[in-house]
Amino acid sequence: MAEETIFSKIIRREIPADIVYQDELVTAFRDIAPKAPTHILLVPNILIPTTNDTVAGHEATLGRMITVAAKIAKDEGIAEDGYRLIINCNQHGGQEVYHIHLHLVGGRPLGPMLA
Ligand code: D5M
Repeated sequence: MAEETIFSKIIRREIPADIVYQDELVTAFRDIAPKAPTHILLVPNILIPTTNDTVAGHEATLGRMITVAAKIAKDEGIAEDGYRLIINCNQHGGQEVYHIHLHLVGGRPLGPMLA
C-alpha cells in the first residue's frame, strides 16, 4: 500500500485548502506556492502515487481530471488565452508529492515548456 500524502487530508477536508471543485472522482484546489495567477492542482480522490502506477481502471478518473481542468480554466477566465496542464513523475520529472496531480497553470504567457 502506498503511503498517503497531505493531499489525502485535503481531499477529506481534514486540513485547510482552497478547494475550487470536488466530485466523486476528483478534487481541485489552489496550489500553495502558485507559479502563475491561476495555479490549481487536480487530484484523484483515490491515492495513485505516480503516472507509473496507473492502470486501465483509473481511466475514468484520469479523464475526469482533464475535463474538470478545462471547466475550471473557463471559470477562471483563462481558457481563451490558454494555459498549461502538467503532471510531474518521480525525481527527474520534479515530483514532490506522491499523489498524482495535474497542474493547471495560466493567467500569463508561460514561455517555452522546457526552459
Ligand atoms: O508539485 C507539488 C505541488 O504541490 C507544489 O506546486 C506545491 C503544492 N503543494 C504542496 N503542499 C500543498 C498544500 N498543502 N496545499 C496546496 N498545494 C500544495 P509537484 O508536481 O509534486 O512538484
